[in-house]
Amino acid sequence: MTEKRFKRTTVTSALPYANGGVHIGHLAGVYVPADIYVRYLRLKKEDVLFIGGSDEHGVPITVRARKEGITPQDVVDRYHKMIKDSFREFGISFDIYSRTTSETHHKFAAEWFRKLYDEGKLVEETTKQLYDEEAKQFLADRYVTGECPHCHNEGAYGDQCEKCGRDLSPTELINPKSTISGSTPVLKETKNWYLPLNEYQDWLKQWILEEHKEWRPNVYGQCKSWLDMDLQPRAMTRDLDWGIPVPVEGADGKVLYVWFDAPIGYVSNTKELCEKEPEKWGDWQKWWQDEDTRLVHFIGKDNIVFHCIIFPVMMKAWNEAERRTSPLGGTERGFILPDNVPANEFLNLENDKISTSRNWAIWLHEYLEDMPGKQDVLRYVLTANAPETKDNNFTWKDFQDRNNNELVAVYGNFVNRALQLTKKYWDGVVPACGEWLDVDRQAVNEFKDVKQKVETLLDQFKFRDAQFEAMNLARIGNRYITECEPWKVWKTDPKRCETILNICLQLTANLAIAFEPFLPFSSKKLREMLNMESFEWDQLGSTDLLSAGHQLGEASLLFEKIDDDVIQKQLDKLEATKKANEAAQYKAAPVKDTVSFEDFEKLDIRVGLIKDCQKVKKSKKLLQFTIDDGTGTDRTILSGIAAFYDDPSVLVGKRILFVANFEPRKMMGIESQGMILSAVDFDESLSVVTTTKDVKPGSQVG
Ligand code: B3M
Ligand code: ZN
Repeated sequence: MTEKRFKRTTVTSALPYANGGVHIGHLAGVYVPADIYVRYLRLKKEDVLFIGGSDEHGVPITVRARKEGITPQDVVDRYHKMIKDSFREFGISFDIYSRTTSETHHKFAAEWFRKLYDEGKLVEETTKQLYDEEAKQFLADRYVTGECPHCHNEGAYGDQCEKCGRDLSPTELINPKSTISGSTPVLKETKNWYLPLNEYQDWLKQWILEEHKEWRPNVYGQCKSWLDMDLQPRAMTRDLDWGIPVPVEGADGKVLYVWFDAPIGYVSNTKELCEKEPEKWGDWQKWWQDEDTRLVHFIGKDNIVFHCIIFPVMMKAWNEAERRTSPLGGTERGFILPDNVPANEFLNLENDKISTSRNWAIWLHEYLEDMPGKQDVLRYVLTANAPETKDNNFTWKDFQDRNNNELVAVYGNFVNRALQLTKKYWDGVVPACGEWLDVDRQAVNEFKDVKQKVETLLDQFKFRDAQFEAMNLARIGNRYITECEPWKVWKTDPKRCETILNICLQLTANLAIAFEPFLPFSSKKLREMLNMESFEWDQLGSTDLLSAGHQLGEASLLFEKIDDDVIQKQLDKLEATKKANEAAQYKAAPVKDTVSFEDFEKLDIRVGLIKDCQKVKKSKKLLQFTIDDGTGTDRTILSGIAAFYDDPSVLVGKRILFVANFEPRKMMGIESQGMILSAVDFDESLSVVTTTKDVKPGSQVG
C-alpha cells in the first residue's frame, strides 16, 4: 500500500538469457512496458534508472555450446551483441545494458555469496546427484536423457518430458544416459549450499500477502500459492563448469546457481554505471539501499518466484549479515525490497505458444529486416494486446488491422490533415487563434483531462488502457476536424479557419507528447515535423504548445498502410516453420543391438495373401486375418491393428508379410498362428507391409 512519496525509481527488466535472440513475447511481456514506464517518468522529470543486461550463465548456454561445438563464452558473446542491438533498435532506453560475465558482476556476486556464507545464512547439505564417470562431472538435469516413466518417450530430459509435458527429476528416468558421454550415470554424493527459504516464510507472508495486496492479481496469486505451501531450502550452488566459481574452500568444480547470480546482476550493472558516470548517477547504494528509492521489477510470469521470493530473501539475508558484521551495529542502510513487480502473462503467436526450440516466434532481428522502420508499429500492437491480466495472442492480421485502421486511419490521418492544411493555407506557419466557439471548447475540454487519465493508468501499470487513452486524443481530433470542415470554412471565413487549424495543431503537439512513452520514434518524427525542440509531460493538455507564427518543419507521413502481400509473406514464413517442425519431429529411432545372421535366420518370414479380414467381436484392437500361406490350408492370424483400418475389407487381396514360426497365441478364444508385419509411422499411425509384385503366397522373405 504505497502512498509514500519516493525520491527516485529504480526500474529493472529481466535479464534475458544470452542463448538466443529476443522475440515479440519478450518485448511484449517485459521490455516495452518497462520502457514505456521509464520514458513516462523521464518525461515527468523524475529521477529514474533503467537497468538491463544479459544473463550469461546457466545450463542452457552450456548445452547450446556443446551442440554447436563452441565455448559457452562464444555463445554469450554472439547473443549478447544480438540482443543488445535489437533492444537499441526498438528504442528500449536502458541507462545501462551490461552482462553477467562482467568482472564487476563476478566480483560482486561472489562477495554477496561469501557474506551470506560467512554469517551462517546458508545451509550446507550433502545429497546424491547423477554423475558421469566417463566425463568425470556431475550432470545437470538437462544433461540426462532416458525413457519417460509416464509416456515412455525414450528421449525425455532429466527435468522434463517434451512429449507428455510432465516435469521430471533425472532419477525418475528409466534407463538414464548422460548426453555428454552416452554412459549410464551413477549416483554420487556432492555438497551444496542452500538458502533456507523456510526460515523467511513468515516474513514473506507479512511483506507480500499483508503489505502488498495492491500487486497485480496474477502476481499476488502466484506468491500466495507458494506461500501457502511450505517453502523448502533451495540450492544456491551447482556442480557445473560454467558460471561464477563458488568462493569457498573445497568448492572446486562448483558455481553459483544462475538464479542466485542473475538478479544480483541488476545491482552489479548499477554499480558499473555509477562507477563510470559518478557525477550523473551518484553511488549505487542510492539506487538500492535508500528508503526513498522505489524499486520496480518488470518480468514475465515465469520469473515471479525468483523476484518475489528468492531475491528478496537474498537481500534480506544480506541485510541481516551486514548488520551483524557492521562495526556500527546495525544502523546502516540495507537493500530495499521491490515496491511492485508488474509481471505479465504470456503472449501467444497465431494461437500457439511461442517456442524458441520450435522456432515459433517473431524474432526482433528478423522483424527489423522484414519491416524496416516499423518499430513503433510493433510496439503499438504489442501494447494494444499486452498480456497484462491473461495470456494474449498476436496475429499478423491483427497487426495489419491495427496499423491500417488505428495508426494510419486515426493517428496518422489526423496529423496529416492538420499539417497538410497548414502547409496549404499558411505555408506551414501556425495560424493565430481567434475566439473559441462551443465546438472548440468542447473538443478542448475533451482532451484536457487526457493527462490525468493516462497518468493514472500508467501509475497502475495499465499500459494497454493508457495507450488507448492516448489514441483517444487522435479520435477527438478526427471528430473535431470532420465536424468543423476547415477546408470548407477556408473559403467562407478564413479567420475562423485559422482558429480551427490552430486547435488542430495544438492537439497534434499533444499527441507527440502523449505518445512519446509508447511510440518514441513517431513522437520524435512528429516533434521534428512540428519543429518543436523538446517537450515535457506537464505540457500535456495545453493549448499553447505552438505559438502563432511558429514555422513548422517538413511534413511527411507518420505511418504507412501495410498491404496484404506483406502480411501474407509473414504468414507463409510461419507456415514454413510449422512444416519444418513437423518434419524435424520425425526422427528415426536409434538402431537396436546388432544380430547375427544365424539369429536372423531363425525368423521364418513369408508372403501371405489376405483372403479375409474382420474385426474380432468385442475387441477394439484385434483384426482377424485369414491368410493363404501357400500350404493349401488357411492360416488365422490376429493382429492388434484394428484402430488403423476402419474398414478392414480394404486389406483383402493384399499380399503381406508374416512371421510363420511365431509362437501361436490364444486371444479372445481364437488361436493366432503367426504375426503380421506392420510399419509404425513416426506419428504412430500404421500400415501393414505389402509386396510390390504379385509374389506367390508362401514365398520366403530374407
Ligand atoms: N534469464 C530468465 C528469463 O529470461 C532469466 C531472467 C533473469 S532476471 C534476473 O526468462
Ligand atoms: Zn512423457
